[in-house]
Amino acid sequence: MPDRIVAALREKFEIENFVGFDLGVNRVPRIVVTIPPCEAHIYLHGAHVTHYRHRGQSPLLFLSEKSLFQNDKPIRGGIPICWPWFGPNKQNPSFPMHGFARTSMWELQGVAQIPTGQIELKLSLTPNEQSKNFFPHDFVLDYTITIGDTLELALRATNTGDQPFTYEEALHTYFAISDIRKTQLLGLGGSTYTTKVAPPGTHTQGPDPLLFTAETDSVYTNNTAECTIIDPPGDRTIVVGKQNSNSTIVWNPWIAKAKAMPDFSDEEWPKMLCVETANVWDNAITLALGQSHTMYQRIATRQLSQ
Ligand code: TA6
Repeated sequence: MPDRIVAALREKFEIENFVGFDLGVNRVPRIVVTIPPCEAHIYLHGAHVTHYRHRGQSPLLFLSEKSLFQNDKPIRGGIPICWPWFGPNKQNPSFPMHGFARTSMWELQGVAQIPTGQIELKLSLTPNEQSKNFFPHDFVLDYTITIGDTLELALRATNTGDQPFTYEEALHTYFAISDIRKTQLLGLGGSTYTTKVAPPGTHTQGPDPLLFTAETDSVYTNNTAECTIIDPPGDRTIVVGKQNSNSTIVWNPWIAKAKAMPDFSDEEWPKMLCVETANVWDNAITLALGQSHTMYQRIATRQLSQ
């Protein structure tokens, strides 16, 4: 079956030398984009960007060596799409963590090289019997991934039903860094955040830069700031821009939580930092009938010593 899916995708969407299709980890259908000087991998499972790299550099996205690639499991790393809720479902904790979008099979709607030379992929997700058990609304999710010198993501939700609905969303991006203990994060200085690390509470962050010395799981609401990750050992910065996003989440599991995750190696925690573009908690979005909302994340990098 996966072979037939890949063959059909090739037939319909392949762009020789730029966009190909193969069976990725665990024979899960994968889109392979090569647009010099960059490359990217995207799985139809969760419309999940798992890899993005500039030639001659190490990948910008972290992907756990123990990530699972199974239908009912999220991929650990890259850019999981959290939708239509963030964290545990508030009505029913037995529902999937972070919603069902990241464990759904998305449909590829379009592949194009646009006038800027970038490669643009369009994927979509609509309800199925299973999702309706979790979220009894009619919707269309459209996800546009634009790959070039930057990586740009646009997640659009449209209410196609006959009643308003409210949702949360997050592009839960795992950035690859050299060592969290030597990494700095700029952009959130002076902001209010709620920590989910015990004892939970709401605080005001000190002035930039944010340094990391322990488990960090912070939700910044009513915050539209662009963030910059500074990775001195990696000699690079990663700029995380956003639009139509009023929440940012910053997460590193540190030692104990890393050990508790079966799809994450004990030694991987220094190598990743999540800076998530989101609309969660008070920033959840309500769509009237026929209304749409699009959230954007833009990832750019440059050499630090330039
Ligand atoms: O975004 C941070 C967070 O909500 C953490 O609390 C942690 O649960 C993380 O997401 C990963 O969640 P996952 O369900 O992917 O293991």
